[in-house]
Amino acid sequence: MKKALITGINGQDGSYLTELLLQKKYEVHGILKRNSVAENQTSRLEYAYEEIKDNLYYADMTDMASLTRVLQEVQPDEIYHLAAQSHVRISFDQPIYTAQTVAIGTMNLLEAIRLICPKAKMYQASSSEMFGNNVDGDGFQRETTPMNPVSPYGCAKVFGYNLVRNYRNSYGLFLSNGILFNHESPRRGTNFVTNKVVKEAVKIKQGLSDRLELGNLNASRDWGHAKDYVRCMWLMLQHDKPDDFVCSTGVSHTVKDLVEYVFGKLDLNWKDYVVKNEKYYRPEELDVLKGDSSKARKELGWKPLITFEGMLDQMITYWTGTYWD
Ligand code: NAP
Ligand code: G4F
Repeated sequence: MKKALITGINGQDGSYLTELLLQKKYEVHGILKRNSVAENQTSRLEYAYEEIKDNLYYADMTDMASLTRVLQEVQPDEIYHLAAQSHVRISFDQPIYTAQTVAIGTMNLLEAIRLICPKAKMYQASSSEMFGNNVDGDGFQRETTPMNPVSPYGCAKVFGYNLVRNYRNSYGLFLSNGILFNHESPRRGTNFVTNKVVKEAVKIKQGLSDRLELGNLNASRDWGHAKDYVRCMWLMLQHDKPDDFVCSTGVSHTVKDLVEYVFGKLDLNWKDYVVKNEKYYRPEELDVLKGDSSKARKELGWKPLITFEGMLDQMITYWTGTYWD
């Protein structure tokens, strides 16, 4: 039985990955950041909780001693490093904490792996936010596109990405970067735009609200489903060598397209309810993300199975109260 350790196990991706690895008969362990409401620490893990409840450890990416203790105890075969302050807009409000968690946190983990379990394979949750506004001539971003981040979060992720490559080359460790484009689900935090739009539109439909405040409607993102993307993470660690892979659908929609689709599905005219609020703009905007994942498709045999529309339909069903997946 293989042992996996997941940092950020109770996040959106951590929860889907836990379920995938349990299906594949892994022994799954995970790191929890302490929360004063204990239920919040495991709220996304309800399907897996009974199987993993004895394998959860308090630790924090900013506290290397805690990471060292967990690695020593678990001695994992595979490590999925997902923990992060993952909200781009909030990284402008908390830049130092974001850098400590995302950049130095990754360094803490890499050092601990190098010293304690150098044979373990590690997946690094890198991000399309690292590209900033750089786009190749054909309109796509791919593994070779230069990185020019436009947020403290993006800058911190570039640090982690480069460190993973540096430790791989310097010490021969099995470390892979997944450069994942936006991925969503009913479990997405409700301050990210997809789940915010769906949740609020359903409230409007139910007569519980009469407006939705948003920022930049013209931004374009390549949105996939988290369930498809955690499968790609696992495939990266089953590959014969460590490497870096883009994971994306290759299709991009604007925030306005998203709003139109969700309100249309609920038989509402979005123009009657959506108002702009400057608060939700970023000091520097990232305009367009569209990823070319042909390397992952060719070398890992991966492809996304859930469409943008299918994902939003699932989220609408969840918020109307009939579905949890
Ligand atoms: P998420 O839902 O925000 O989950 C982040 C997880 O990290 C949570 O479990 C959180 O715990 C934990 N965490 C935060 N700060 C921590 C700290 N200092 N120490 C230990 N744990 C900490 O994010 P996600 O959507 O699952 O994304 C997973 C990873 O992929 C993140 O690294 C994100 O930056 C990256 N990524 C995400 C996307 C995407 O579109 N979803 C795309 C590219 C890359 P609490 O909930 O208790 O705070
Ligand atoms: O949903 P978002 O907050 O996601 P964003 O900033 O693209 O970041 C997500 O994807 C990254 C991968 O590219 C991850 F690395 C990162 O961890 C995170 O998961 O915003 C999407 C777009 C942005 O252009 C934003 O300006 O929606 C626009 N937007 C417009 N109104 C809004 C809002 N975003 C949020 N969160 N809230 C709004 O009211």
